[in-house]
Amino acid sequence: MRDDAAVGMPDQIAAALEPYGLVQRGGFVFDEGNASSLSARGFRSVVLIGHHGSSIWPHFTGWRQDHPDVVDPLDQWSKDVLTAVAAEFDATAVFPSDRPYLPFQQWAIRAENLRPSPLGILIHPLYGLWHAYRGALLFDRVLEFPRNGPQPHPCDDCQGKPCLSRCPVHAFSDGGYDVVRCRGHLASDEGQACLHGGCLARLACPVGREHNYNAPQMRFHMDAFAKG
Ligand code: B12
Ligand code: SF4
Ligand code: SF4
Repeated sequence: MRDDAAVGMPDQIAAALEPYGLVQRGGFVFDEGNASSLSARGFRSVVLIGHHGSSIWPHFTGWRQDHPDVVDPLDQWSKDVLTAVAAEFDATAVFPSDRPYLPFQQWAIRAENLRPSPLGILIHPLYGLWHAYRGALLFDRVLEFPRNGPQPHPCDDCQGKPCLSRCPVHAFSDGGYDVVRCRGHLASDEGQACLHGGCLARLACPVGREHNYNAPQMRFHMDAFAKG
C-alpha cells in the first residue's frame, strides 16, 4: 500500500492511472448517516475513474491482443487494471456493469458537477459527450478532495439543440430515450451509418468534437450497444 495520507491521495491515484490512459474523475465523501448499502459496509469515500475521448484505446487494444477470447473485453480490461490499482491504495474497485447497478451518473454529478444532456448521457464542458466511466475506488476512510466550483452547462445556451433532431428514427423525445427503436434501426440496412460511424444524435453535439472517439473505438461501442 502507498502513503496513507488522505490529502493528496486523489493525485497519487491519478498518477497510477496515467499509464493506462485512465483519468481520475473526482470524488467525494459519502454523507454521514447515509443509509446506502455502501455506507453500511463501511465505505466513506469514492473516487471515480474514466476516460476522455480515446485516451484508453492504445492501452486497451494492446491488452486485447493478449486476451482474444474474452467475452466483454472492455469490462474485463477495466477489472484487471482497476483491481490492481485498488490494491495499491487499499481500496475496493467497483464497476458500472456490477449488479445491482451502482449510481455512477449520480456519483459523477456530485464529483465533477456535471449535468445530463437531453440524450441522458452527462455532458462535460470540455469533452462534451465523449467521456465515460470505467470504475470507481471505494475507501473505508475520508479522503480530501479539491472543492468543485460551479461548471458551465453547455446545453443551457445551445442554439437549436441539434442532438434532439438528428436521430433518423426520433429515438429521443419528451418521453425519454426509446432504446428499442434505436436498436431496431441499428439492425436495419438504413442503420449502418450509426452502427459504423456512431450515434448521429451524439455526433451532432458541437461541444468537445475534437474528443470524438476514434473510428475503431466508435465501432466497438456501437457493436457492444447493438448486441445488448
Ligand atoms: C442500463 C444502462 C443503459 C441502458 C438504459 C439506460 C437508462 N435508461 O438508465 C441502455 C442500454 C439504454 C444504455 C445505453 C447507453 N449507455 Co448506458 N448505462 C447503463 C448502466 C449500466 C446502468 C444505468 C442505471 O440504471 N444505473 C443505476 C442508477 C441507480 O444510477 P443513476 O446514476 O442514478 O442513474 C442515472 C441513469 O439512469 C440516468 N439516465 C436516465 N435515463 C437515461 C438514458 C440514457 C441513454 C443514459 C445513458 C442514462 C440515463 O439518469 C439517472 C440519474 O442520473 C450505466 C452504468 C451505471 N452503473 O450507472 C451505463 C451508463 C449510464 N451508460 C453510458 C453510456 C455511454 C451509454 C451509451 C451511450 C452506450 C454507448 N454506445 O457508448 C448508450 C446510449 C445510447 C445512445 N444512443 O445515446 C454511460 C454514461 C456516461 C456519461 N457520459 O454519462 C454509463 C454511466 C456507463 C459508463 N461506463 O460510463 N445504458
Ligand atoms: S447539442 Fe446542445 S443540447 Fe445537445 S448535448 Fe450538445 S450542447 Fe447539449
Ligand atoms: S444510434 Fe442512431 S438510431 Fe440510435 S439514437 Fe443514435 S442516431 Fe438514433
